[in-house]
Amino acid sequence: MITFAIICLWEETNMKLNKIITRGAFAIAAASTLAVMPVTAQAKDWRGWNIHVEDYPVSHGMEAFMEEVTEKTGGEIKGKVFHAGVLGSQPDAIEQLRLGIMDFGVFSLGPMGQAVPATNVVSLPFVFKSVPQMYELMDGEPGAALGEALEEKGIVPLGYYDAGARSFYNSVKPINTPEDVQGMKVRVMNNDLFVGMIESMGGNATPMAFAEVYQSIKTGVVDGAENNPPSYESTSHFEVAKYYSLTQHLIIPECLCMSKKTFDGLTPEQQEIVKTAGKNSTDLQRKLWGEREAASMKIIMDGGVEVNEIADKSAFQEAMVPVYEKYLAANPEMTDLVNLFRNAD
Ligand code: BDP
Repeated sequence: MITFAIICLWEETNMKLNKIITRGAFAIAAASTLAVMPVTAQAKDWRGWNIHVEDYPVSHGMEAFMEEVTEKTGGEIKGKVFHAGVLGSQPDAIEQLRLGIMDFGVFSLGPMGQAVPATNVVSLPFVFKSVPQMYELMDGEPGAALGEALEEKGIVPLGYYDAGARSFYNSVKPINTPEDVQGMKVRVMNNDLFVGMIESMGGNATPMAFAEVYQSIKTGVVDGAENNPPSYESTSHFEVAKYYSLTQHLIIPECLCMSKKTFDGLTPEQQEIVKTAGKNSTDLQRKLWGEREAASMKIIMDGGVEVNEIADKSAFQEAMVPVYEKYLAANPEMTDLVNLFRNAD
């Protein structure tokens, strides 16, 4: 944490210094050349938030996005992607994005649900039937409805990245039935829905930042967590939680998002460039995701993890019924949206 704080402080100080130097240079340049030369607009300098390590499909997608925007705007827009969560936690970064302090980022719609409640629909367990169906729905009308909800909260979605399906892992035993979760201490992402999900199987849920999970499993603060293969592998969680049970209970897309404040400050031409770059980076990320999932599974298996498939997931689906009931009772206005996703073919 201290290292993170120092890095953040260093970045802030650097940015302030840069601004002072740039402003000073501009003032001198303007004073001496105003009569002879047109003053060129100052290049925009974006900050991009990313929770993942540099070598990760999300990270490559974000870098490609920034590169394309810089190239196609002829350098009018520049920026830097800050990987590994050095710019702070996901919930904080979402708030900063809304305020325009952060310009863009890739966010899981899981934690997004606390800021933009409509996106909770995709955090309901088993709401998508498969990853291909998730693509289809997110790229179609249901995804557009979520897009409007995001915009109302100051966030412009540029594309939905793939984050596969999340499954449970722990250091105690394989999970084959919902009863196996009874009494287990399971870390979840920051969203009340996930707490309800674990409790519906009789487990104890602990919402916790992504960065703290490794140590918490290692020291027994929690027994396990749940995630997709690339995150389970890239964080080394597989080294401390040797049972990976393929429940695939959550398929949560991730959003390449921009701050509406930043987006609204662009010219129409720049906005088009940004949208196209967003689409291209989404295509790239989805392609890279498939490759990384296979590579991660291999690393996990080679690392001695006991992986168990769950061919019939109906017991888990039934255990999740109370999650839907509780959610819809508390948020009746979400019924149509939930049905739009849940009843899709
Ligand atoms: C990963 C998501 C990331 C989440 C993380 C988590 O890509 O956005 O923060 O899971 O579990 O799969 O916190």
